Amino acid sequence: MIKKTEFGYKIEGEKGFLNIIFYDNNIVRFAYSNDGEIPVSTPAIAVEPKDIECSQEGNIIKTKSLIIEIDKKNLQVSIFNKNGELLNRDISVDLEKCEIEKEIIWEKGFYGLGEKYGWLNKKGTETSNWNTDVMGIFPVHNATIKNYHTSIPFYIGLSKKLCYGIYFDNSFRTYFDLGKTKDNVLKFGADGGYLDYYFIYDDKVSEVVKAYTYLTGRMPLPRKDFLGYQQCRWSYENREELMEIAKRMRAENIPCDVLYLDIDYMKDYKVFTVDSDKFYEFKDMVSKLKGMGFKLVVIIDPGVKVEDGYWVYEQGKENDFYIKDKNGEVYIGEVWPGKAVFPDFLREKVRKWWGELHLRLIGDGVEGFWNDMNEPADFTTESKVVPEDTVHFNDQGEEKSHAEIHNLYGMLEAIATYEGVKRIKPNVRPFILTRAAFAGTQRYAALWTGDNTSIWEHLEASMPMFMNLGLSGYSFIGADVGGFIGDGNGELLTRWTQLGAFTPLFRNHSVKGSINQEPWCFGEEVLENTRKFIKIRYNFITYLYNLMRESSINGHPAIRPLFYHYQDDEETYNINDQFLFGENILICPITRPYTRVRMVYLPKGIWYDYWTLERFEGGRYIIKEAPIDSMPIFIKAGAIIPTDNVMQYIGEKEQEITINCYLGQDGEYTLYLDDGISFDYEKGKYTEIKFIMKDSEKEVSITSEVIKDGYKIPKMKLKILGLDENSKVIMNGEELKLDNENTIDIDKLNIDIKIIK
Ligand code: MIG
Repeated sequence: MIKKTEFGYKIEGEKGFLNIIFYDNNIVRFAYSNDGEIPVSTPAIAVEPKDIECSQEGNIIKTKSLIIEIDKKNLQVSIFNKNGELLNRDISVDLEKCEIEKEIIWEKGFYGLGEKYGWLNKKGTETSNWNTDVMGIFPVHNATIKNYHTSIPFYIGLSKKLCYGIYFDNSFRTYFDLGKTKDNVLKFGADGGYLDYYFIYDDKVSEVVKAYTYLTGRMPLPRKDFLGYQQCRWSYENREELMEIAKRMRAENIPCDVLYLDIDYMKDYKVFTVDSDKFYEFKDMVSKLKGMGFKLVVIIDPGVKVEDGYWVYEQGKENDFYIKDKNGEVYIGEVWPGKAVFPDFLREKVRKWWGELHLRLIGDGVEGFWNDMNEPADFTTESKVVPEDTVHFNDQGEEKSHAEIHNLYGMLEAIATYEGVKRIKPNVRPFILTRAAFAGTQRYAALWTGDNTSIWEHLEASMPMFMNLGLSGYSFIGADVGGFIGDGNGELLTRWTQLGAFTPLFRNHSVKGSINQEPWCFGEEVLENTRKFIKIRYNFITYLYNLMRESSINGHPAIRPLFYHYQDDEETYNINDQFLFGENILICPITRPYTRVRMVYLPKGIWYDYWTLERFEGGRYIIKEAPIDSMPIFIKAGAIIPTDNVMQYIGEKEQEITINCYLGQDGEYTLYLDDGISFDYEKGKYTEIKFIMKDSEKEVSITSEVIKDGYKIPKMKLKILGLDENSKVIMNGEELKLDNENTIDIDKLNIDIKIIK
């Protein structure tokens, strides 16, 4: 029997019920249960169901974009698009095992699943999700490891013409077999909870990502200065050492915005304390750093030291805020401070308390928080995480097993931190960096990919990881530049910095006991070459900031696999070692030692070598030289890209923006500008300038229009790239004499430029 419900239909089968619930014309939830009740969603889900146009006839349900055919007896479905093309078909549904099998029909690739090691295309592999302090078990990340720090049970099936995403909204340990055991069978399931998944359809992968981030939310616009270079180490041990780093950055002329303190700034690893011997006059230190343009981020671990009289521990104990063991006693594990207890972030009250604990550090001038060990890690167990049989209590006082909450723990801490910090400083955008995450955590925190190693393999592996994270809704991401574990070397750091310059989070970090890894640690040449790319990063800050704006509005990630924009080119489906940085910049890192040349795949169209402006016709592989001080970068004809004047830190100097117009194709770009730090943009205090380039046979026209004028416009220039020597350039009716750089002052913003070929 199929019954209409408020937002969909309810079907009773032989072994249980299926609720079909619409979240949009192309977003359909399939929620199975024994009793017909709709399961409670995880915090990943950011929106409510929608009342959309739908109809039912017999065993067929239709929306504007989908046709769902139901096998009522077995509660299996086949999903078609409105052209009748089969998108997805169930082979079996097992409510008891919480497992579903689906046919692999036309999918050439599977992508997503967040932070996983291995190649971009996950077809033919299997994996699982159980947030893990990977390093605690495996000394080196590698492709045999399934459980990483994050759980994002979302995958995308891709082909030229069809595409969809499936988000499995289950926080227990989940597993996915994407055609590994059987070529044409995809299976996923969970160790507990409900079979409750969302099917997202669109022909275009970019639209699937947009819809997935509609469902699970999008990242908030970050502070612009946190897109600058960040320097970290486990640990800058005392005030002198930290100040030395700060001074050296400036002395060496290395742009840098953010410095970090790892666990050793605390007194006996007690969270929310500062060791005032090592970091005496902390507030004064932070303000000195600020005077030099540095923002300070400190690490906060969730493990609270068990120590009588330690106020954090006592407050939590008094209020019964900690995770319990199966006997109802407070669970005591062990992390850096020794014996430790873990806040039960499942409860609002606990999250509020935790948020408020940041007050003092914020009062001291700390501007960002780095949430580590939030799987949550625990040294005492074999799994190196808090055991599954511990228990949580939700706001209604119901007991929840850690098995259900484990994968959510990092996210719940991120919520506590983001909201707490925002309450303390309501008009400053919080910066939270997290290691553990669940689907939807992008709404609260940036993410770094945990404890990589200073080996070339990990530099290479970071690219597919970033691309899949991007497809999984995560845009503000990065890996430890230079590699975390072990000793790096100059060449590795150089190449890593080149790639890192094009990741949203650009942070150099290394483990205790390893050799130092700041840009100056490997001699003059490495210093020069890393500085060069850190400066290039600052050239692209406004561009990146605009990408972040795009992520915050429609979920498109900054780092994109090539097929994001070239889906009809199957060659792009397995390109692991190149990525698009936004739509029009192609980054081709060198990830092997002594390597000075590489193959580059250029998708169809005309591409400019970023360095030489040489033009290449795409749709083929080319061989590209890559001396140690360089990395192949290509810009698509038709691209309009803002670049900035370099500064030591964001805000150091008056901003000057150059609008780079790469001729050869039509193009459009909307430049977004605001104060980069407050929430005033939500009240309209931002500016948008739209540039349009039309390239016809005889002439190119470039026009601009201020479409929103709510924030001051900096000094602006326009640069024409790919200009033929014989072309005439006419602006507002007058012929222009261009300088060597082909730049034009465009302070009067409603420009009208014509290039006569
Ligand atoms: O058990 O705080 O991934 O970035 O430097 C190791 C010390 C704990 C792991 C993090 C790493 C950090 C380190 N932490």
